[in-house]
Amino acid sequence: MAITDTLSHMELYDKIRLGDRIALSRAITLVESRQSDHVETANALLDTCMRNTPEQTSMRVAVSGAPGVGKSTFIESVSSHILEAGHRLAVLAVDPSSQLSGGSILGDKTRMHTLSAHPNAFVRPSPAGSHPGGVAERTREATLLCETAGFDVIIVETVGVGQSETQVRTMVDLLLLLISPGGGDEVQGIKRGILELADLVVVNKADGALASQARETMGQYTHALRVLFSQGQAPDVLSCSSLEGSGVSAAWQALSTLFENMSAHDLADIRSQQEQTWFKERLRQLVVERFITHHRFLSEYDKKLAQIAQRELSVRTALAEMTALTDALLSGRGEQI
Ligand SMILES: Nc1nc2c(ncn2[C@@H]2O[C@H](COP(=O)(O)OP(=O)(O)OP(=O)(O)O)[C@@H](O)[C@H]2O)c(=O)[nH]1
Ligand SMILES: [Mg+2]
Repeated sequence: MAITDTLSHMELYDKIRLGDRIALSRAITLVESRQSDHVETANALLDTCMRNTPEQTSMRVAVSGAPGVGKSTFIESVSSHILEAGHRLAVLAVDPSSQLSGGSILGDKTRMHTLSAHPNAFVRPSPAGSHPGGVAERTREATLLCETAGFDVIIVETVGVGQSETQVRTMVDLLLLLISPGGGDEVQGIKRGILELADLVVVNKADGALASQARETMGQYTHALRVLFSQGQAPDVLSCSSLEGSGVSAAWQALSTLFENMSAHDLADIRSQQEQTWFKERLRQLVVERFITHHRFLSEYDKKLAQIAQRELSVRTALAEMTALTDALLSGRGEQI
């Protein structure tokens, strides 16, 4: 697909501003593209959005949890409450595992189709073909584009099994962790670290035969969180059935209250910190990549590794010599030493 056809970034921006969903989809595809002319337009578009989209008008929430816990079903179910309240809802996915299936959020599952057909909703599967870090970065940019299009609730669905959690935490205001009834943390593949990032914990599938187990799990998590957050306020633990809809409205209420309690000042502060952290981390990666792929640096690097392995050189000396080479490369004398 010709992503921009003849559209300039300003024309695309104007269409997005008016809530044109096709333009929004195209813009997200544009920022995912690595083609150089696309990158240029994407940069200009994101800058324009950044300057003109008012801050703090949206609520950004991550819905996280182990594979199969019911994240998509929960989002579909909670979306009816969000839309009824008059919000415009965008759902984005950060799902490293879906790189294989090409985006499981829509893939074989039909649930989100109902939601994506709603005039006030927008559903976007995770971008295919890039590494997880890249997916997170693109999702961050997609959030800004959705906000420009007037979506005021952004939900990011993410599998709670690893690095994507810490990344996703830095692009949202609140993180809701879904848990299945029964089983310990290890069984659900949920790491302690992820629990620490949660603002609200909800035990899903509290229905039928699983209802009593769900109550037990709630108790266990309430206790575990109290221990974990002994110094501060532990997140609430609720339960719901995304399939039957019970408890889902209460979960949305709890999220809304948490959001309302964040003052505008706090929110602006948090978001600004998040942007700066993103910049610092990415810059560090980019600078390292630049050096690591430089032929002079690379050959010296390999040589040093071999020398360290042979015990010919201490790590200290190797580091000093690499630092000297780095300085030389930076000052344009790299080929002479
Ligand atoms: N009984 C019951 N089943 C549920 C509930 N919510 C989801 N499920 C079922 O759990 C399975 C997984 O649901 P999904 O919504 O696809 O879960 P997910 O967490 O999005 O899965 P991934 O995106 O693959 O990680 C489906 O078969 C759902 O029907 C619930 O509240 N109760
Ligand atoms: Mg899902």
